[in-house]
Amino acid sequence: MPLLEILEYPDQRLLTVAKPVDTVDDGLRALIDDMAETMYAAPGVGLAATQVDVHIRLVIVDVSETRDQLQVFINPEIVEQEGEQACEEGCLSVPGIYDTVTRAARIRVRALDRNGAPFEIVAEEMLSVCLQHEFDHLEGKVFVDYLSRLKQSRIRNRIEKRARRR
Ligand code: GNR
Ligand code: NI
Repeated sequence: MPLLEILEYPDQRLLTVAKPVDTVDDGLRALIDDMAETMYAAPGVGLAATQVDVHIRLVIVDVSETRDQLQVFINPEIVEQEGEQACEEGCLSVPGIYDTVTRAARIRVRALDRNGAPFEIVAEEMLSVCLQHEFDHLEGKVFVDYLSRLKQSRIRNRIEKRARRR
């Protein structure tokens, strides 16, 4: 199966707000499989459909060390959150840029799995960080949006310089 192309900041398509999935069918499962292959190849710990230019509410993550614990979240909702944690984040759509973002420490998430069945999980630590990062993509948001204006303009400059060298 082909690897999907990952959109890179500041691509305007990353600003798109994703639409809810209305049917979980084989076509959607084929997209999930292609996204998983793309995420593992990158390599990344998560991928939102937004990043591959498909604007539906679908996210995959795998925070396991063994890279064999894929988790699929369709139409995810954070139904509870508490506490705060700061984590150094990166993003496949903002390659080579890392900075600290403060998010909720513990979240309860409701979503559909790859068979369309509803489930709920409580996430902490890396899974919590990663899910919040992915859910932001569905809202057209990337982690650099949390940084100061100065840091954002430095990041834009670095990306422009890099693009000129290519
Ligand atoms: O691979 C990724 N690593 C990561 C590290 C810290 C916080 C969030 C992430 S998600 C990122 C993959 C990605 O860009 N998903 O949207
Ligand atoms: Ni990302």
